[in-house]
Amino acid sequence: WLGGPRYLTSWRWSWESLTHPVCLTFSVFVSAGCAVKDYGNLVFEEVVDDEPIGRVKHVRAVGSANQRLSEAVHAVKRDGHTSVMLGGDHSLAIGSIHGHSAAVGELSVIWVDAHADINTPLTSPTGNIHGQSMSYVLRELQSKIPVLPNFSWIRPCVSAKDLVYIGLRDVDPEEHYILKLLGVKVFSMSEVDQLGIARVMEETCDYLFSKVKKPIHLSYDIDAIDPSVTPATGTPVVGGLTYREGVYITEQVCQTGLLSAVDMVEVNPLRGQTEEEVQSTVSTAVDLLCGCFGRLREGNHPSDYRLPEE
Ligand code: 4U7
Ligand code: MN
Ligand code: MN
Ligand code: MN
Repeated sequence: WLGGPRYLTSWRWSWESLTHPVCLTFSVFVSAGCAVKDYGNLVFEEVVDDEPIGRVKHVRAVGSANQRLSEAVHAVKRDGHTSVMLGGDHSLAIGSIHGHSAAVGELSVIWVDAHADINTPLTSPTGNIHGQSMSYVLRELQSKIPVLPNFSWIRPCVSAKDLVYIGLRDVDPEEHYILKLLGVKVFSMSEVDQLGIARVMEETCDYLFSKVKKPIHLSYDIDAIDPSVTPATGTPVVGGLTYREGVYITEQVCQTGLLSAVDMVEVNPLRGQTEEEVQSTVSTAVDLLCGCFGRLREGNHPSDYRLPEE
């Protein structure tokens, strides 16, 4: 399930385009006073004879989908917008990060997820590319990535020191080794418990902005949030972020003024058991996106607002 990614970033949208429930985002953003531009869906054709390579599944399809996505995100950034990519599975972060970096250069990546998605094609226990995304874009892992069809366009563009994970609680041994080897900054659910989400966000910002302030790529996997809140996703893991912790992350990232691209991924209405499960997952994804674009729980008002006088 790659799903069709969608980009939002000014106006002009039609209700016919609301094919995915997350596209509620359009109406919510517009009513919040945001300028929204819908860049439309990317439709991916089936790739025939896409036989696994080693254990890795759907290599050609995922490779070419991400190449198109990279170009699409590059175009959104060239137009000067903040990119919003609605997935679709987390393999789409490959193209999203790649296109973002092609347009703006060096990035900080904040990866909010139950999983690290840093398996290489050779360590992956499942062969699922959405569990490998970071390995394709990290400079430090390039010598470990085998040649794969439709992946040759990828230029590694992120340094391990510019990556922070939040919410991890299901990390494969090989991934754990890689994280330690590269010295990646990780705030697992243990650190969230220990420090509280406020300290985690403070330390995330201190760590990322200690030298130069780079544009932020926020890659938000909805399975970072506890499955009691966001069950309609492919790989739910118990013990996740609360709704409040999830929203707090987005408010703080917005506050930095550096947010340049967001992925909201692994929202999969087909995985919901009931309409309530789907609703809760989708509305949480929308609330997280609103947090990214300035909605505050204390309330908001237009800067030119004046009290009515008689
Ligand atoms: B997601 C896994 F083995 N690590 O590699 C893998 F546990 O984008 C899970 O974060 C990956 O949802 C989950 O397949 C990918 C597995
Ligand atoms: Mn993920
Ligand atoms: Mn995940
Ligand atoms: Mn998942």
